[in-house]
Amino acid sequence: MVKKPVHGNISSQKAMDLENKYGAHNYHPLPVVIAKAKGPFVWDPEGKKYIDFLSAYSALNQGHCHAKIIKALKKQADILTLTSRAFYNNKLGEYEKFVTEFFGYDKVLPMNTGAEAVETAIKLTRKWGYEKKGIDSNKAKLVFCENNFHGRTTGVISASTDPTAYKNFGPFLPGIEIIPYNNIDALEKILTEQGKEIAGFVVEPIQGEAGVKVPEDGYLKKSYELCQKHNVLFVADEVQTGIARTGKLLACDWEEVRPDVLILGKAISGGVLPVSAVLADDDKMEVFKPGEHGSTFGGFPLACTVAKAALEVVRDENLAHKAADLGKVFREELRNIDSPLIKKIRGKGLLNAVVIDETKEIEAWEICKQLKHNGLLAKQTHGNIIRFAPPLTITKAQLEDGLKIINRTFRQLIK
Ligand code: IF1
Repeated sequence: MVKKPVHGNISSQKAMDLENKYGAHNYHPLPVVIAKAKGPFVWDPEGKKYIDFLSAYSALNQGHCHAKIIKALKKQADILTLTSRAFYNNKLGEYEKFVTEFFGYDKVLPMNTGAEAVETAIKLTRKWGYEKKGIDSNKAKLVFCENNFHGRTTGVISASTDPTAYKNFGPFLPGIEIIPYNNIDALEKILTEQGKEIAGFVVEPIQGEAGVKVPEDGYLKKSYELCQKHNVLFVADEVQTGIARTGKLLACDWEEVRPDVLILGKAISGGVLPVSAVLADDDKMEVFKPGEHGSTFGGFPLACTVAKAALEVVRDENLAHKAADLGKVFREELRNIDSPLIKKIRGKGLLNAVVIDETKEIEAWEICKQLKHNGLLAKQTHGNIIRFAPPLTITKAQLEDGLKIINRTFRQLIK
């Protein structure tokens, strides 16, 4: 007799079988099925509870199904969801005022996914390069960093240095220069040599996918100053590091850098529906004229309502301070685990990662499976790095419970 699932109507095995049979195999998920979620917790169909230490790669900073955000979603869903931009509506302007004041910019261009926002920033920066900086037509260059991750669209992967991200997807966008991350000399060199044709420098304040690579103090500030010196736009991709994740509203805030172009996504909508945004002042954003860019769902009324509620949660629950305080506790207690498996711990706020000592011949994947068995969900990146990023709404007690599971897991794997 097959046991009826506790949550939903299909078992974990059935859910995985269906995905494998009918879905493209463009992911290799950890073998866990989530059927229900609330705050930092998720449950599988059989009712097993886990604490979520991935937060959908920092899209769930406000925790799963935050009451205020879901309430806003449900209310608006019954009134007006989508108008397209062919007409005005009564939600977009109000949201645009809120979000530009929230982050301190003149204008916002609303999009849906992070990659679309990065593509938007690429188009904005190039157009600014031609029309404001005077770069010769079709000669504009953009500088990106090695090991970047800015999304999966063809334009964005043109800047990728990871073969898994770009192999057999070419030909690629021209006019892209790559320099080492966290290397001011490399940025100064390319700006000195090619600055006249460079429209922008696109950078993650912390490289998430690369394994939570935190640059040295001053890197962002010096990069910004070099860009100003060479009349190059400093474009910050805060899709993953933004929205309070690193202990400040924006990771750039740690160095008091105000990006010329700010890219946001993920937690701007609290993990409820895809919302992204590009913010800039008038002298940049005005290069976009009617009909030159947009998207059917960009800034749709339902998204505006959800994003406004999600950002109010960040503000009202002081999530940046929480991330800063709990991040310190987390890294400190990770260090106390003192496992031979742990080679390095790094991060900022509640965006952290553990580098596993590969000589110990225990895969990060295996560690994540054991963590799952013990009731904590995390995912490895680039083989031997495990990212730990719980929702910022996690309590200290819940964080301690997560640390107990991490500690127990590492001890189980190597005595
Ligand atoms: C997946 C990675 C993280 C991002 C930055 C833009 C985007 C992302 C800095 C694009 C998206 C997501 C994509 C997601 C997993 C996750 C991820 F592992 F893929 F690289 F976080 F590190 N800029 N990152 O981190 O935003 O279009 O996805 O909304 O499964 O691909 P998106």
